[in-house]
Amino acid sequence: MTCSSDANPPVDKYTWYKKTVSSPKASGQSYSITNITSEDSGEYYCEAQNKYGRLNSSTLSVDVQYVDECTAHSQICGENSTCLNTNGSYSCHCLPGFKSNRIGLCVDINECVEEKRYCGNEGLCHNLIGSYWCQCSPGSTNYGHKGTKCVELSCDPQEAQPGKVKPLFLQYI
Ligand SMILES: [Ca+2]
Repeated sequence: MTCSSDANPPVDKYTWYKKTVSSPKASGQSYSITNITSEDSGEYYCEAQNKYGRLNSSTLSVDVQYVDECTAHSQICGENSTCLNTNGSYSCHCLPGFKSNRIGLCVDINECVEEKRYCGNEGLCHNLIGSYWCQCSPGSTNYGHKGTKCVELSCDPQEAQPGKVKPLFLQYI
């Protein structure tokens, strides 16, 4: 919003007010509302002042109908969560690997104590913030995908030992 006046001598000071709010909202010829919310709806006017006096402008009505709270308040959802803007409101969703606790904060899921055995019966689970990894016991593997279950290696460890070549294999040498 911009205030202008043809006062003579020129205006020394511009002050912005919102009706129903006694203290000034801003000073300066232009007033921009940053981080706008529906609370900013209302009637605004400016006061122009020079050395002889002051005069109020007519009021300007501002009606905030659509606000993207996620953009206007980047921290609105707190850590480890994403914000989803909705019509007239917003919602917060925990990032993968996090879940909402009793007071609505997104906290790490300790996959290693969950009932679902994330690492299978053959893996040792290590919890990380937002994640976890599986350490496979000898004879098992998750084929390099550290976040997946360890499964038993399908080949027979006895036959896989060096120096013991399967007869079937010899046929091709
Ligand atoms: Ca975790």
